[in-house]
Amino acid sequence: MFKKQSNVLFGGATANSQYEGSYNVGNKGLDTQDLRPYIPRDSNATTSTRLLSKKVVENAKKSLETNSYPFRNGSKGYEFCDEDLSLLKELGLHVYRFSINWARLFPNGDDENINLDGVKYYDKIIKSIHNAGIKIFLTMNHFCYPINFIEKYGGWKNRKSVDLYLKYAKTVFELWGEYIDFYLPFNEINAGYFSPYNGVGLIKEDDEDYNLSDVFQSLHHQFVASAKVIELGKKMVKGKFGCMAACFCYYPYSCRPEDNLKYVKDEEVYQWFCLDVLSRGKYPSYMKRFFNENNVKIDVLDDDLVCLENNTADFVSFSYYQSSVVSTSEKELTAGNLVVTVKNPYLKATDWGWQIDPIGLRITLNKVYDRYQKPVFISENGLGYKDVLENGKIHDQYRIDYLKEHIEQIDEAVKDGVDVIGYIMWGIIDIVSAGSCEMEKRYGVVFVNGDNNGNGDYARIKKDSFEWYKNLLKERKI
Ligand code: BGP
Repeated sequence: MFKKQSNVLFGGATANSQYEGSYNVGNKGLDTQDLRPYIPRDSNATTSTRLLSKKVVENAKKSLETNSYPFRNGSKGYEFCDEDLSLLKELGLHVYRFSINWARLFPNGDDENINLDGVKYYDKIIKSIHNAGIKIFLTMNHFCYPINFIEKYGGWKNRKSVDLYLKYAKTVFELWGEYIDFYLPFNEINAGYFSPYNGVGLIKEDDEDYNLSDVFQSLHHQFVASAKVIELGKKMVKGKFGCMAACFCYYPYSCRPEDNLKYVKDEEVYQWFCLDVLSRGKYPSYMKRFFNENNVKIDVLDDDLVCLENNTADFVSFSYYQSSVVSTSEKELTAGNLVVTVKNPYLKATDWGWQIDPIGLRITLNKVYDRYQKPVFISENGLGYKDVLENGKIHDQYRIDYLKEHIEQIDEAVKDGVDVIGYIMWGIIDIVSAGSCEMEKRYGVVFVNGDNNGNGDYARIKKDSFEWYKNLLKERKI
């Protein structure tokens, strides 16, 4: 399927809602990310900025205020498109991962006709990147749905979502199939469990928790949509199709059997489940017990199971930022991507509490490859940091060290026999953070001069890491 490559493609990523801004330009429809407010980081920020309730959604829809809703500005990628494309080419990326906003092509999600302003915008990006000899890794959906799709249909809880999504996917194949090398139907599909608003478009009742049957029914419809997108795509385009989960690299806190049992079980449900369905083509048996014990009831058609079995992913990808710890007893906690986890006494953490663990990337690569025996793509890795602009410079040696240490572990994993086909650095140009809506949580090798409240000229400034990554890309060119 893949020519055995001794090297790995290196690249960088953005995501439409975190990057583009111009939320009401070019006839784009209002989308779920446009409604997420910025709330200064505190213990409740995650809930109110990520698990949006009806009240928060209604208030946001009434507000034309841009700066209180960071994704309405993103990092102004739409406005700075030409400059950013030049920077990506100057870097010499082997592969550029980005996402298309469904609401720019079909503003309401169910429109009869496509929005030509949206086509024009993505056409420019895709052809410019392709013609520069940079491979394209397209995230077909990255936590972002037309709000009409949520309000009129109920988001992914409604089986109708599969047909609507397939129509969008078919249009993408027709318009750009000849330019795209890698397709990812859904970003971090397991995020639907941790962040149902972002992942599966479920608006939380104001004073109730999410209903788990709704969450897993929505995930099931996304599984079916992903398989149908692959089935259709194989007939229409030449690119490879992947699946993706956020990987957490769990460690048991001790050698106590109870800690290890919890480690095995947490890893199954929160990390392997979605990848098992999309890469192996069927529901794993361990989920039956989880569904029974959590009173989860979902409708699964026989045709769904046939489609899943016949249309599995060509490659498996994952995001990796930090490792996690599992304990059955009370321990000090810390934050991580999508999850809160037990603090690991052996690791340093970022300002956001994410535990920095390069060896965890090698462990994850080995486990993912052993489990699926398919080519493995690291579709996200990077360091979120509050970079400071000093006399027009950003000295981010800490980011160079983070990236260097993680890339060294990729080389070790390749020596371990893992078929690694790509590494994509997250947030190649500073973007708004998905978890906490912060512009000042920066990942890029390019600084964007904006702050959490939308102030600044959003000028692009190369960080020290820009030259470092540019040299690595040159050295490792395949
Ligand atoms: C993942 C998302 C990315 C990115 C990343 C970093 O869940 O796929 O969109 O945002 O998390 O998280 P954050 O932006 O919250 O720092």
